[in-house]
Amino acid sequence: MRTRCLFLVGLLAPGCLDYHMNSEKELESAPEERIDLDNIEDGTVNFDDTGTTDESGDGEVFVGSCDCPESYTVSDDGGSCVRTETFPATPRGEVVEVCPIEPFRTYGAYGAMYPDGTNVKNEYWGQNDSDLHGRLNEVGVWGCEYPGASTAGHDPIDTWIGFTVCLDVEEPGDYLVGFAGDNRVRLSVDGERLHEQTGEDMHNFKYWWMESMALDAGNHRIDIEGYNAGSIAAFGAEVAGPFESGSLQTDEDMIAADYEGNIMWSTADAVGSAFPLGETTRWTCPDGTTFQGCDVPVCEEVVEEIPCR
Ligand SMILES: [Ca+2]
Repeated sequence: MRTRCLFLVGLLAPGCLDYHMNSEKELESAPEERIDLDNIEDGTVNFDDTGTTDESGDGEVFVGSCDCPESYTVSDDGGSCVRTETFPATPRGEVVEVCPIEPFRTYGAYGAMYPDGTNVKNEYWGQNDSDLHGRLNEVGVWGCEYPGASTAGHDPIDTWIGFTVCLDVEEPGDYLVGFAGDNRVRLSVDGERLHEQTGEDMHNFKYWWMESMALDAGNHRIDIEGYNAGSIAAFGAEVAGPFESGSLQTDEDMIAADYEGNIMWSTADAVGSAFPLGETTRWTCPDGTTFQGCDVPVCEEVVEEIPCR
């Protein structure tokens, strides 16, 4: 699995957070740099592969003991430095564009729900069913109402769609993930199901569900998916971190952590792109390249490989 962004853990790695803030700022200020879905099929889009280099600001990338010069990233096995190019993947199935939802008063009405049952209500997490508060209203997305629309519609229905969050972790660390879905939502870490809200229970979207993840150093894949059983739809998720390893053991630990100040990935970041993950979503890449479904559906090609320094 190749990754486009290096998430460096700990106090020595402010560059990763800088990258994310810059990335979000770029999306806000320069929407024309997003993938143009109309051009995906003919491969004419130039996707700006920010994220592969210069996380520390000095042009160098470190993962484990591998030190790579500017414009290179550490290979999957950590044994070499590679220079890659990316281009849009070719859809072979349904293309579901990502649009922001119209806020709905019951989304987030019950606030945050932590794994051991602690419930926190406030304006940030949501606190009632009369105001348009809460994380799902803030970052919720679904398939656009029609191609090029600015807001989400109801489709797709009765199928899972979602995102893959790819993390390159340098040191063991803890992460928070918050999520909710109308009607369902599920979360897997490295292929293992961590949490699923099934059925048609309104709790699935009235609570913002919280989990913690303890990740070892290395590459990790977090799949976060939503499912609409009918009518209006919403699916939201955020990943926050890194936090000190072992620091998120209890609900109280998780409540005390600065989630808001450490959000590193959000469903809202994907607005303007397409869902890379889904039961009816298929993407293909030419031979010799790798589908890279992290954040956006692109193909990645290693164009040069050199030893670590
Ligand atoms: Ca629904």
